[in-house]
Amino acid sequence: MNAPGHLPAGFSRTMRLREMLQSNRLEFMMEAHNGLSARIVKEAGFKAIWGSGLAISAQFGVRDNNEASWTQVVDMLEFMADASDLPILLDGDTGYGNFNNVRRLVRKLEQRGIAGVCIEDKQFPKTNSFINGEAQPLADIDEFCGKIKAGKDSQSDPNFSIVARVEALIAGWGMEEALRRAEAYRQAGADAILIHSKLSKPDEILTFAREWAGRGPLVIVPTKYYSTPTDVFRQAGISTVIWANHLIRGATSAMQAIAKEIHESETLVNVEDRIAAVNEIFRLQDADEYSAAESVYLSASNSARSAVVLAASRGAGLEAVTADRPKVMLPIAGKPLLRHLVEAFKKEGINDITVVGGYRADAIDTSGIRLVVNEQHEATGELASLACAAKSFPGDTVISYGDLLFRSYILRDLVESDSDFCVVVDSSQAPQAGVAATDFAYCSTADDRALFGQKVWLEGVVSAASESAQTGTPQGRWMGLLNVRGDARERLLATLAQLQQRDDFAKLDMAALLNALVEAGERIEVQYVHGHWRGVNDLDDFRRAADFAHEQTPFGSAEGARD
Ligand code: SPV
Ligand code: MG
Repeated sequence: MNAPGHLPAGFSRTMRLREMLQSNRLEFMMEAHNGLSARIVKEAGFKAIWGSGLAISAQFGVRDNNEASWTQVVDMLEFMADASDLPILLDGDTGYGNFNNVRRLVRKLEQRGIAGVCIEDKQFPKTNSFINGEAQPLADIDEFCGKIKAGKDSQSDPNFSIVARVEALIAGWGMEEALRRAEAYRQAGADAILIHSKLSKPDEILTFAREWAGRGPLVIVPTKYYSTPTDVFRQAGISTVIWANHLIRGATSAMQAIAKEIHESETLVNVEDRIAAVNEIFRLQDADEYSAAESVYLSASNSARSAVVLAASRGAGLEAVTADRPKVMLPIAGKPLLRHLVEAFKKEGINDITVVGGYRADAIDTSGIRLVVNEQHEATGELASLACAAKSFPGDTVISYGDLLFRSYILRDLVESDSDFCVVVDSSQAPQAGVAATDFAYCSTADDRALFGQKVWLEGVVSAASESAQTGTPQGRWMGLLNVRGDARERLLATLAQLQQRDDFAKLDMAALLNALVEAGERIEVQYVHGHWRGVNDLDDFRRAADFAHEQTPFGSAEGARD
C-alpha cells in the first residue's frame, strides 16, 4: 500500500518525481547505473532512481569527465527505464554543452521516459566534484540560468523536472554565492535546487537550508557527511536525499573479492553459496515472462521442439555389457548410443531434450540434455518414466526409445507431419514364430510402398506387455518414435493421467499409451519406413549397430573411419 500522499505507480513517472520533490516528507533516491541495478533499486522499495554520472561512467570503465558521450548515457538510461518503472532523475552534469544541448537533452530524455534531469553550474567537460573541487571553474550565473530556461521551454510534459545543482560550496565560493545562485536558478524555473557539499559534517548544508527558508525543494547528496543522522535532514526541511553511488561501490567490493578468491583458489566452490544464484539473475531479467510470451506468440511450427528419450532400462539381454551403465550409454561406433540419438535430434533443430534415466542414471552423459530420473525404474515401465518427464515438453515433442539408431530422413519426415500424433512403422518387420511380439503395429492400410500422399492410421500396437484389440497379421513394427504436436500434448497427458489410475500402471508401456489414444478416438498417423533403423535389444543388435552407425557417418569424417 502507498503511504498517504504517495502517488501510486499508475501515475506517470514525471508526476511521481515532481510529487516527491514537492512533498513535505523526506524522500530518498538510490543510484542505479544499468538495467540490473535499476531493477534492484525498485525491488528494494525505493520510489525513484538517481542516474548517477559517476556510477554510469564507472560501469563503462571511464572517468566522470564526460568521457562517455551523452548519447551513450541516454542509451543506458533507456535500459534502466525499461528494467524499472520508477522515475529516473538523470545526473546530467553540465547539460553536455550550452543551452542548445540542454534543449536537445530534455527532448531526448522525455522520449525515453526519463522523469527529470539535474544540471550543475560548472563548465563542460566537468570533473567529479570530489576531485579537486575548489579548482573547478563555475558557470556564469546568467549563462546557467539560460540553460535552465531553455530546458524548461523545451519540455513537452509539464511535469518533467529540472533540478539545478549549486556547486559554489564545493568550489569554495562561500555561502552567500551559493544562496545567490540558488535563488537565480529558482527564478529561472528550476523545480528544485541540489545543494552539494564535500564536508564530512552537514554544517554548510544545514546553514544553507536555514537561509533558504523553504523557497523551493532542496535536494542533497550526503556522500561525504554520511554519518549524519537522517532525522537531521528531515528537521532541516530537506526534500530529497540522494544515495549517490552506493550500488556501484557495493558491486565493486563484491566483484573484487570474488575475482580475487576465484583467481587464488582456482575453484568456484568457495564462492558459489555466497553469490546470487544463476536463477536469481534469470528472475531479475524476467526470464519467466519470456517463456510465457513464447507460448502465446510463437506459432507451434516455429516454437522450439523438444524430445523425451526413455532411457531408464539396463537392457534385458544386455546384462553382460551393462554392469556399469544403462543401455543408452553403450558405445556404438565410438560414442554412446544416446549421443547418436541426441545428435540426430539436434540436426533436426530439436535442442530441448529430456532423457529419463533410471538404471545407472549417474552414468548418463548429460551434455546437451536435461536428465530426469525415474527413481522407481526397477519396479515400473515406460509410462512411469514418461510421466517423470510430463512437465518437460512444452510444445511439439518427439517421444523416443533411447536405443534407436536411424537414418536422418526418418526423424525429419516424422517432425514434418501435420497430424497431432504420428508414429513410424517399419513395414519390413513381421512377427516371427516363437519370438515374443514386440511393438507390432496394426494400421489402416498395409504398406505397398506406393502409398505416397495417402494417410495411414494406427489401429493398435501389440507388445510383450500390452494387448491390442486387433487380430490378424500386423502391418509392421512400431519403431519407438512418436511425434506429438502442439495442443495434442494436453490430450496425451490426459490419457497418461487416466492410465495412471490403473492398478497395473507400473507395468504399462508405450504400446498401452498408443492403444489408449486410439481408443479415445485420437487419429495417429503412420509413416512407413522399410528398414533404415536399428534398435539395440540384445547382444546381437549391439554388435551389428556399429556397422549401421558407421554407414550414417559422413564421408571423410574421422569418426567415419573404420579401424
Ligand atoms: C554523481 O553521482 O555522479 C554525482 C554526485 O554527481 S557526486 O558524485 O557526489 O558529485
Ligand atoms: Mg555526477
